[in-house]
Amino acid sequence: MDKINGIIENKYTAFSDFKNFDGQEVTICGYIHRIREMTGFSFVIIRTSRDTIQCVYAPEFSDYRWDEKLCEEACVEVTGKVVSSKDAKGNDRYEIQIHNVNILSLPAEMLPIVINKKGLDGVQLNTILDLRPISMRNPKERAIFKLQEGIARGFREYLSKNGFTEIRSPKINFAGAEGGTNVFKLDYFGKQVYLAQSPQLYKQALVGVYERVFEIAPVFRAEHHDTSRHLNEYISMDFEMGFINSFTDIMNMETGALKYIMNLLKTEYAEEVALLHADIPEITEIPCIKFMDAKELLMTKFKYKPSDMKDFDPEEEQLLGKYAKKEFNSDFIFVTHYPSKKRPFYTMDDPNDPEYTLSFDLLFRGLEITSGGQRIHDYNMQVEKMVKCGMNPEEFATYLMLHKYGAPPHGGLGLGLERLTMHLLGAKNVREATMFPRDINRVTP
Ligand code: AMO
Repeated sequence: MDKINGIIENKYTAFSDFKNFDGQEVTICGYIHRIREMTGFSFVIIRTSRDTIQCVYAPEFSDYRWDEKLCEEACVEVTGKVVSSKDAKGNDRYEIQIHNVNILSLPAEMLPIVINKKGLDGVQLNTILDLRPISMRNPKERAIFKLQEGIARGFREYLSKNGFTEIRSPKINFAGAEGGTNVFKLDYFGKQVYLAQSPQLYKQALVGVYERVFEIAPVFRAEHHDTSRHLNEYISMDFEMGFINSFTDIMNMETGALKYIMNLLKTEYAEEVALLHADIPEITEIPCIKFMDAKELLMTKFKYKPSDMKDFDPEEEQLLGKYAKKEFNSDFIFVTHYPSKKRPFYTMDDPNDPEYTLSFDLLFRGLEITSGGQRIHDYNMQVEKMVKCGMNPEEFATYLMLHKYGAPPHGGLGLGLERLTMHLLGAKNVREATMFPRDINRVTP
Protein backbone atom coordinates (compact mmCIF):
# COMPACT_ATOMS: atom_id res chain seq x y z
CA MET A 1 0.00 0.00 0.00
CA ASP A 2 1.34 3.44 -0.88
CA LYS A 3 1.35 6.08 1.74
CA ILE A 4 0.66 9.47 0.24
CA ASN A 5 0.34 12.95 1.81
CA GLY A 6 2.96 12.60 4.07
CA ILE A 7 5.66 10.41 3.04
CA ILE A 8 6.48 8.22 0.11
CA GLU A 9 10.04 7.04 0.31
CA ASN A 10 10.79 10.01 2.57
CA LYS A 11 9.53 12.47 -0.01
CA TYR A 12 6.67 14.93 0.40
CA THR A 13 4.06 14.34 -2.26
CA ALA A 14 1.89 17.24 -3.23
CA PHE A 15 -1.53 16.39 -4.45
CA SER A 16 -0.82 17.42 -7.96
CA ASP A 17 0.49 13.83 -7.98
CA PHE A 18 -2.97 12.46 -7.25
CA LYS A 19 -3.57 11.33 -10.80
CA ASN A 20 -0.64 8.94 -10.47
CA PHE A 21 -2.74 7.04 -7.95
CA ASP A 22 -5.97 6.90 -9.96
CA GLY A 23 -7.92 3.79 -9.00
CA GLN A 24 -5.38 2.73 -6.34
CA GLU A 25 -5.81 2.29 -2.62
CA VAL A 26 -3.74 4.80 -0.65
CA THR A 27 -3.31 5.91 2.94
CA ILE A 28 -3.09 9.52 4.00
CA CYS A 29 -2.51 11.06 7.41
CA GLY A 30 -3.87 14.37 8.60
CA TYR A 31 -6.51 16.21 10.58
CA ILE A 32 -10.22 15.99 10.00
CA HIS A 33 -10.73 19.53 8.81
CA ARG A 34 -14.45 19.36 8.17
CA ILE A 35 -17.26 16.80 8.10
CA ARG A 36 -20.28 17.51 5.92
CA GLU A 37 -23.08 15.03 6.28
CA MET A 38 -25.17 14.53 3.17
CA THR A 39 -27.99 12.06 2.53
CA GLY A 40 -26.47 8.61 2.44
CA PHE A 41 -22.84 9.76 2.54
CA SER A 42 -20.48 12.32 4.15
CA PHE A 43 -17.69 14.50 2.88
CA VAL A 44 -14.69 14.27 5.15
CA ILE A 45 -12.08 16.89 4.37
CA ILE A 46 -8.60 15.90 5.53
CA ARG A 47 -6.11 18.67 6.18
CA THR A 48 -2.51 17.70 5.54
CA SER A 49 0.54 19.91 5.84
CA ARG A 50 -0.21 21.94 2.73
CA ASP A 51 -3.44 20.59 1.24
CA THR A 52 -7.04 19.84 2.03
CA ILE A 53 -8.18 16.56 0.52
CA GLN A 54 -11.76 15.61 -0.13
CA CYS A 55 -12.61 12.12 1.13
CA VAL A 56 -16.05 10.54 0.97
CA TYR A 57 -17.54 8.12 3.44
CA ALA A 58 -20.40 5.91 2.32
CA PRO A 59 -21.32 2.42 3.62
CA GLU A 60 -21.22 0.94 0.13
CA PHE A 61 -17.49 1.66 -0.31
CA SER A 62 -16.32 -0.99 2.22
CA ASP A 63 -17.17 -2.87 5.41
CA TYR A 64 -15.81 0.00 7.46
CA ARG A 65 -18.44 1.80 9.56
CA TRP A 66 -18.05 5.41 10.64
CA ASP A 67 -16.90 5.79 14.25
CA GLU A 68 -19.12 8.31 16.03
CA LYS A 69 -16.14 9.46 18.13
CA LEU A 70 -14.63 11.01 15.00
CA CYS A 71 -14.86 14.77 15.02
CA GLU A 72 -13.15 17.79 13.56
CA GLU A 73 -9.46 18.13 14.54
CA ALA A 74 -9.14 14.37 15.15
CA CYS A 75 -5.82 13.10 13.81
CA VAL A 76 -6.43 10.17 11.52
CA GLU A 77 -4.97 7.79 9.01
CA VAL A 78 -7.43 7.36 6.16
CA THR A 79 -7.21 4.48 3.71
CA GLY A 80 -9.24 4.57 0.54
CA LYS A 81 -9.41 4.47 -3.19
CA VAL A 82 -8.43 7.44 -5.35
CA VAL A 83 -11.18 8.25 -7.83
CA SER A 84 -11.72 11.15 -10.15
CA SER A 85 -14.83 13.17 -9.40
CA LYS A 86 -16.17 16.27 -11.05
CA ASP A 87 -17.39 17.47 -7.63
CA ALA A 88 -13.94 17.31 -6.05
CA LYS A 89 -12.42 20.74 -5.49
CA GLY A 90 -8.69 21.03 -6.20
CA ASN A 91 -6.37 18.02 -6.22
CA ASP A 92 -6.91 17.67 -9.96
CA ARG A 93 -10.53 16.80 -9.16
CA TYR A 94 -9.67 13.58 -7.40
CA GLU A 95 -11.12 12.39 -4.12
CA ILE A 96 -10.72 9.39 -1.86
CA GLN A 97 -13.47 6.87 -1.20
CA ILE A 98 -12.90 5.88 2.41
CA HIS A 99 -12.19 2.21 3.17
CA ASN A 100 -10.92 2.69 6.71
CA VAL A 101 -10.20 5.39 9.28
CA ASN A 102 -7.62 4.73 11.94
CA ILE A 103 -7.92 7.19 14.84
CA LEU A 104 -4.50 8.47 15.92
CA SER A 105 -5.80 10.99 18.46
CA LEU A 106 -8.96 12.82 19.43
CA PRO A 107 -9.06 16.44 20.63
CA ALA A 108 -9.85 16.94 24.31
CA GLU A 109 -12.01 19.98 23.59
CA MET A 110 -13.67 21.74 20.72
CA LEU A 111 -11.73 24.59 19.13
CA PRO A 112 -12.56 28.06 20.49
CA ILE A 113 -12.73 29.48 16.96
CA VAL A 114 -13.89 28.18 13.62
CA ILE A 115 -10.78 27.42 11.59
CA ASN A 116 -12.23 25.31 8.80
CA LYS A 117 -13.51 28.10 6.62
CA LYS A 118 -11.20 29.50 3.95
CA GLY A 119 -10.10 32.44 6.12
CA LEU A 120 -10.68 33.68 9.65
CA ASP A 121 -12.96 36.49 8.56
CA GLY A 122 -14.57 38.30 11.43
CA VAL A 123 -12.06 37.06 14.04
CA GLN A 124 -10.14 39.96 15.57
CA LEU A 125 -6.40 40.12 15.04
CA ASN A 126 -5.73 39.97 18.78
CA THR A 127 -7.76 36.77 19.08
CA ILE A 128 -5.96 35.28 16.07
CA LEU A 129 -2.63 36.10 17.72
CA ASP A 130 -3.70 34.84 21.16
CA LEU A 131 -4.65 31.54 19.57
CA ARG A 132 -1.75 31.31 17.08
CA PRO A 133 -0.97 27.60 17.56
CA ILE A 134 -4.46 26.77 16.35
CA SER A 135 -5.46 29.82 14.30
CA MET A 136 -2.54 28.98 12.01
CA ARG A 137 -4.24 25.70 11.18
CA ASN A 138 -6.64 27.76 9.08
CA PRO A 139 -5.65 27.33 5.41
CA LYS A 140 -5.27 31.04 4.74
CA GLU A 141 -3.29 31.72 7.91
CA ARG A 142 -0.89 28.87 7.29
CA ALA A 143 -0.51 30.01 3.66
CA ILE A 144 0.85 33.37 4.90
CA PHE A 145 3.77 31.69 6.59
CA LYS A 146 4.33 29.21 3.80
CA LEU A 147 4.67 32.21 1.50
CA GLN A 148 7.04 33.78 4.01
CA GLU A 149 9.10 30.62 3.92
CA GLY A 150 9.31 31.14 0.15
CA ILE A 151 10.66 34.67 0.59
CA ALA A 152 13.41 33.59 2.98
CA ARG A 153 14.18 30.56 0.83
CA GLY A 154 14.46 32.76 -2.28
CA PHE A 155 16.80 35.14 -0.48
CA ARG A 156 19.00 32.25 0.66
CA GLU A 157 19.00 30.50 -2.72
CA TYR A 158 19.80 33.62 -4.71
CA LEU A 159 22.67 34.67 -2.48
CA SER A 160 24.08 31.16 -2.26
CA LYS A 161 24.11 31.02 -6.06
CA ASN A 162 26.01 34.33 -6.04
CA GLY A 163 28.89 33.23 -3.88
CA PHE A 164 27.60 34.30 -0.43
CA THR A 165 28.35 32.28 2.70
CA GLU A 166 25.59 31.88 5.28
CA ILE A 167 26.65 33.06 8.74
CA ARG A 168 25.15 32.94 12.24
CA SER A 169 26.03 35.88 14.42
CA PRO A 170 25.50 36.07 18.21
CA LYS A 171 22.36 37.70 19.53
CA ILE A 172 23.76 38.52 22.98
CA ASN A 173 26.19 41.32 22.34
CA PHE A 174 28.62 43.71 23.99
CA ALA A 175 27.05 46.71 22.20
CA GLY A 176 24.01 47.67 20.17
CA ALA A 177 24.94 48.13 16.53
CA GLU A 178 22.33 50.60 15.40
CA GLY A 179 22.35 53.12 18.24
CA GLY A 180 19.18 54.88 19.33
CA THR A 181 17.03 54.10 22.32
CA ASN A 182 15.52 50.88 21.06
CA VAL A 183 18.15 48.51 22.34
CA PHE A 184 17.20 45.82 24.86
CA LYS A 185 19.53 45.76 27.84
CA LEU A 186 20.16 42.50 29.61
CA ASP A 187 21.77 41.57 32.88
CA TYR A 188 24.43 38.99 32.00
CA PHE A 189 25.73 37.60 35.29
CA GLY A 190 26.10 41.12 36.67
CA LYS A 191 27.37 42.66 33.45
CA GLN A 192 25.26 44.74 31.09
CA VAL A 193 24.90 43.30 27.62
CA TYR A 194 22.51 43.97 24.75
CA LEU A 195 20.27 41.97 22.48
CA ALA A 196 21.38 42.27 18.86
CA GLN A 197 19.60 45.05 16.98
CA SER A 198 21.15 43.66 13.80
CA PRO A 199 24.05 41.42 12.79
CA GLN A 200 25.85 44.53 11.53
CA LEU A 201 29.13 44.33 13.44
CA TYR A 202 29.56 40.62 12.72
CA LYS A 203 28.57 40.58 9.09
CA GLN A 204 31.17 43.28 8.46
CA ALA A 205 33.82 41.30 10.34
CA LEU A 206 33.03 38.26 8.22
CA VAL A 207 33.41 40.17 4.96
CA GLY A 208 37.08 40.13 5.98
CA VAL A 209 36.89 36.33 5.88
CA TYR A 210 34.33 35.18 3.32
CA GLU A 211 34.00 38.37 1.20
CA ARG A 212 30.25 37.83 0.73
CA VAL A 213 28.03 36.79 3.63
CA PHE A 214 24.35 36.66 4.53
CA GLU A 215 22.17 35.87 7.51
CA ILE A 216 18.46 35.31 8.08
CA ALA A 217 17.82 35.58 11.80
CA PRO A 218 15.83 37.31 14.54
CA VAL A 219 16.93 40.71 15.78
CA PHE A 220 15.55 42.75 18.64
CA ARG A 221 14.32 46.31 18.94
CA ALA A 222 12.82 47.73 22.10
CA GLU A 223 10.08 49.68 20.34
CA HIS A 224 8.23 51.76 22.89
CA HIS A 225 5.28 52.52 20.64
CA ASP A 226 2.60 50.25 19.35
CA THR A 227 2.61 50.83 15.59
CA SER A 228 1.36 48.78 12.66
CA ARG A 229 4.89 48.36 11.23
CA HIS A 230 7.17 47.85 14.25
CA LEU A 231 7.91 44.63 16.07
CA ASN A 232 10.20 44.09 19.03
CA GLU A 233 11.61 40.97 17.44
CA TYR A 234 11.70 40.53 13.69
CA ILE A 235 13.52 38.48 11.09
CA SER A 236 16.27 40.45 9.45
CA MET A 237 17.53 39.23 6.10
CA ASP A 238 21.00 40.69 5.84
CA PHE A 239 23.82 40.53 3.41
CA GLU A 240 27.22 42.15 3.21
CA MET A 241 29.63 42.08 0.29
CA GLY A 242 33.27 43.03 -0.13
CA PHE A 243 35.28 44.48 -3.00
CA ILE A 244 32.40 46.62 -4.24
CA ASN A 245 32.88 49.49 -6.66
CA SER A 246 29.94 51.45 -5.39
CA PHE A 247 26.97 51.18 -3.09
CA THR A 248 24.89 50.66 -6.23
CA ASP A 249 26.41 47.14 -6.37
CA ILE A 250 24.38 46.43 -3.23
CA MET A 251 21.22 47.82 -4.76
CA ASN A 252 21.74 45.70 -7.89
CA MET A 253 22.24 42.58 -5.79
CA GLU A 254 19.03 43.33 -3.89
CA THR A 255 17.13 43.89 -7.13
CA GLY A 256 18.35 40.50 -8.36
CA ALA A 257 17.36 38.82 -5.09
CA LEU A 258 13.88 40.35 -5.17
CA LYS A 259 13.32 39.27 -8.77
CA TYR A 260 14.38 35.74 -7.84
CA ILE A 261 12.11 35.70 -4.79
CA MET A 262 9.05 36.94 -6.72
CA ASN A 263 9.62 34.36 -9.41
CA LEU A 264 9.94 31.60 -6.83
CA LEU A 265 6.68 32.67 -5.20
CA LYS A 266 4.88 32.67 -8.53
CA THR A 267 6.13 29.22 -9.48
CA GLU A 268 6.52 27.16 -6.32
CA TYR A 269 4.04 28.94 -4.06
CA ALA A 270 1.30 29.52 -6.64
CA GLU A 271 -1.41 27.92 -4.48
CA GLU A 272 -0.62 30.15 -1.52
CA VAL A 273 -0.39 33.21 -3.76
CA ALA A 274 -3.82 32.44 -5.19
CA LEU A 275 -5.42 31.65 -1.83
CA LEU A 276 -4.11 34.87 -0.29
CA HIS A 277 -4.67 36.99 -3.41
CA ALA A 278 -1.06 38.06 -2.85
CA ASP A 279 -0.06 40.76 -5.29
CA ILE A 280 3.36 39.64 -6.56
CA PRO A 281 5.11 42.61 -8.17
CA GLU A 282 6.73 42.53 -11.57
CA ILE A 283 10.26 43.86 -11.18
CA THR A 284 12.21 45.12 -14.14
CA GLU A 285 14.33 48.03 -13.00
CA ILE A 286 13.84 49.76 -9.67
CA PRO A 287 13.77 53.56 -9.92
CA CYS A 288 16.07 55.57 -7.73
CA ILE A 289 15.85 59.06 -6.24
CA LYS A 290 18.22 61.02 -4.02
CA PHE A 291 16.95 61.88 -0.55
CA MET A 292 16.98 65.65 -1.04
CA ASP A 293 15.36 65.35 -4.47
CA ALA A 294 12.63 63.28 -2.87
CA LYS A 295 12.09 65.96 -0.20
CA GLU A 296 11.90 68.58 -2.93
CA LEU A 297 9.39 66.50 -4.85
CA LEU A 298 7.23 66.01 -1.78
CA MET A 299 7.17 69.74 -1.15
CA THR A 300 6.54 70.85 -4.75
CA LYS A 301 4.55 68.06 -6.37
CA PHE A 302 2.62 66.87 -3.30
CA LYS A 303 2.59 70.19 -1.40
CA TYR A 304 3.70 68.26 1.69
CA LYS A 305 5.27 70.12 4.58
CA PRO A 306 7.95 67.79 6.04
CA SER A 307 8.28 67.81 9.81
CA ASP A 308 11.86 66.50 9.63
CA MET A 309 14.30 67.33 6.83
CA LYS A 310 16.64 64.49 7.89
CA ASP A 311 14.22 61.58 7.54
CA PHE A 312 10.83 60.59 6.13
CA ASP A 313 7.64 60.12 8.09
CA PRO A 314 5.26 57.28 7.10
CA GLU A 315 3.08 59.63 5.04
CA GLU A 316 6.06 60.80 3.00
CA GLU A 317 7.01 57.18 2.33
CA GLN A 318 3.48 56.50 1.12
CA LEU A 319 3.56 59.51 -1.21
CA LEU A 320 6.89 58.34 -2.63
CA GLY A 321 5.37 54.91 -3.18
CA LYS A 322 2.51 56.49 -5.14
CA TYR A 323 4.99 58.55 -7.13
CA ALA A 324 7.00 55.43 -8.07
CA LYS A 325 3.85 53.65 -9.18
CA LYS A 326 2.55 56.55 -11.23
CA GLU A 327 5.79 57.70 -12.84
CA PHE A 328 7.64 54.40 -13.26
CA ASN A 329 4.92 51.77 -12.81
CA SER A 330 7.12 50.35 -10.05
CA ASP A 331 6.09 48.99 -6.65
CA PHE A 332 9.59 49.73 -5.41
CA ILE A 333 11.73 52.84 -5.19
CA PHE A 334 15.27 53.29 -3.87
CA VAL A 335 15.98 56.49 -1.98
CA THR A 336 19.71 57.20 -1.80
CA HIS A 337 22.10 59.64 -0.07
CA TYR A 338 20.43 59.96 3.34
CA PRO A 339 21.77 62.70 5.60
CA SER A 340 24.85 61.67 7.50
CA LYS A 341 23.34 62.76 10.82
CA LYS A 342 20.58 60.15 10.51
CA ARG A 343 22.67 57.15 9.50
CA PRO A 344 24.65 54.89 11.86
CA PHE A 345 28.35 55.33 12.60
CA TYR A 346 29.48 52.68 10.14
CA THR A 347 27.96 54.45 7.10
CA MET A 348 30.33 55.92 4.51
CA ASP A 349 29.86 59.63 3.89
CA ASP A 350 29.64 60.78 0.30
CA PRO A 351 33.13 62.14 -0.52
CA ASN A 352 31.48 64.70 -2.83
CA ASP A 353 29.18 65.98 -0.09
CA PRO A 354 29.92 64.61 3.41
CA GLU A 355 26.62 65.95 4.78
CA TYR A 356 25.10 62.99 2.96
CA THR A 357 25.95 59.28 2.84
CA LEU A 358 26.48 56.51 0.31
CA SER A 359 23.39 54.80 1.69
CA PHE A 360 19.89 53.91 0.62
CA ASP A 361 16.49 52.69 1.73
CA LEU A 362 14.17 50.62 -0.38
CA LEU A 363 10.49 51.44 -0.21
CA PHE A 364 7.95 48.80 -1.22
CA ARG A 365 4.45 50.12 -1.89
CA GLY A 366 5.22 53.09 0.29
CA LEU A 367 6.88 51.30 3.23
CA GLU A 368 10.58 51.11 4.09
CA ILE A 369 11.61 47.47 3.87
CA THR A 370 15.39 47.85 3.56
CA SER A 371 18.27 50.03 4.74
CA GLY A 372 21.71 49.61 3.34
CA GLY A 373 24.80 51.26 2.00
CA GLN A 374 28.54 51.39 1.78
CA ARG A 375 30.50 51.16 5.03
CA ILE A 376 33.62 52.92 6.15
CA HIS A 377 36.55 50.54 5.61
CA ASP A 378 39.43 52.85 6.56
CA TYR A 379 40.50 52.49 10.21
CA ASN A 380 41.25 56.15 10.95
CA MET A 381 38.11 57.32 9.21
CA GLN A 382 36.00 54.89 11.22
CA VAL A 383 37.56 55.86 14.54
CA GLU A 384 37.05 59.53 13.72
CA LYS A 385 33.39 58.99 12.86
CA MET A 386 32.81 57.01 16.05
CA VAL A 387 34.22 59.86 18.10
CA LYS A 388 32.03 62.30 16.18
CA CYS A 389 29.04 60.11 17.04
CA GLY A 390 29.96 60.25 20.75
CA MET A 391 31.13 56.63 20.90
CA ASN A 392 34.20 55.25 22.59
CA PRO A 393 36.27 53.39 19.94
CA GLU A 394 37.99 51.38 22.67
CA GLU A 395 34.70 49.68 23.49
CA PHE A 396 34.52 48.60 19.86
CA ALA A 397 38.06 47.26 19.64
CA THR A 398 36.94 43.86 18.35
CA TYR A 399 34.72 45.47 15.71
CA LEU A 400 37.59 47.70 14.65
CA MET A 401 39.88 44.71 14.11
CA LEU A 402 38.33 44.52 10.63
CA HIS A 403 39.45 48.04 9.82
CA LYS A 404 42.75 47.93 11.68
CA TYR A 405 43.98 44.81 9.93
CA GLY A 406 42.73 45.57 6.45
CA ALA A 407 39.21 45.73 5.03
CA PRO A 408 38.02 45.84 1.43
CA PRO A 409 35.53 48.45 0.26
CA HIS A 410 32.25 46.86 1.31
CA GLY A 411 28.58 47.36 1.98
CA GLY A 412 25.35 45.55 2.61
CA LEU A 413 21.78 45.78 3.71
CA GLY A 414 19.07 44.57 6.07
CA LEU A 415 15.63 43.60 4.77
CA GLY A 416 12.70 43.12 7.16
CA LEU A 417 11.02 39.81 6.33
CA GLU A 418 7.70 40.59 8.00
CA ARG A 419 7.39 44.00 6.36
CA LEU A 420 7.98 42.55 2.93
CA THR A 421 5.44 39.78 3.59
CA MET A 422 2.94 42.31 4.94
CA HIS A 423 2.95 44.38 1.78
CA LEU A 424 2.84 41.36 -0.51
CA LEU A 425 -0.38 40.40 1.26
CA GLY A 426 -1.73 43.92 1.34
CA ALA A 427 -2.03 43.52 5.14
CA LYS A 428 -2.55 46.57 7.30
CA ASN A 429 -0.58 45.36 10.30
CA VAL A 430 2.86 43.74 10.33
CA ARG A 431 1.61 41.37 13.05
CA GLU A 432 -0.57 39.65 10.45
CA ALA A 433 2.68 38.59 8.78
CA THR A 434 4.40 37.55 12.03
CA MET A 435 3.98 34.06 13.43
CA PHE A 436 4.40 34.90 17.08
CA PRO A 437 4.72 38.69 17.34
CA ARG A 438 6.46 40.43 20.19
CA ASP A 439 5.51 44.03 20.87
CA ILE A 440 5.17 46.32 23.84
CA ASN A 441 1.94 44.55 24.83
CA ARG A 442 2.62 41.00 23.73
CA VAL A 443 5.10 38.27 24.59
CA THR A 444 2.71 35.32 24.32
CA PRO A 445 2.08 32.81 22.93
P1 AMO B 1 17.49 49.28 9.90
O1 AMO B 1 17.57 49.57 11.33
O2 AMO B 1 16.96 50.38 9.03
O3 AMO B 1 18.93 48.92 9.32
O4 AMO B 1 16.63 47.99 9.66
C1 AMO B 1 16.58 47.36 8.40
C2 AMO B 1 15.18 46.91 8.06
O5 AMO B 1 14.64 46.13 9.11
C3 AMO B 1 13.24 46.32 9.23
N1 AMO B 1 12.93 46.83 10.57
C4 AMO B 1 11.87 46.41 11.29
N2 AMO B 1 10.88 45.57 11.03
C5 AMO B 1 9.95 45.35 11.99
N3 AMO B 1 9.97 45.95 13.19
C6 AMO B 1 10.96 46.83 13.51
N4 AMO B 1 10.98 47.38 14.73
C7 AMO B 1 11.96 47.10 12.54
N5 AMO B 1 13.06 47.90 12.52
C8 AMO B 1 13.63 47.71 11.31
C9 AMO B 1 12.86 47.32 8.16
C10 AMO B 1 14.16 48.03 7.91
O6 AMO B 1 14.23 48.61 6.63
N6 AMO B 1 22.11 47.29 9.96
C11 AMO B 1 21.16 48.03 9.16
C12 AMO B 1 21.03 47.45 7.80
C13 AMO B 1 22.28 47.56 6.96
O7 AMO B 1 22.68 48.70 6.71
O8 AMO B 1 22.83 46.52 6.58
C14 AMO B 1 19.80 48.02 9.85
O9 AMO B 1 19.50 47.19 10.68
O10 AMO B 1 12.43 46.58 7.03
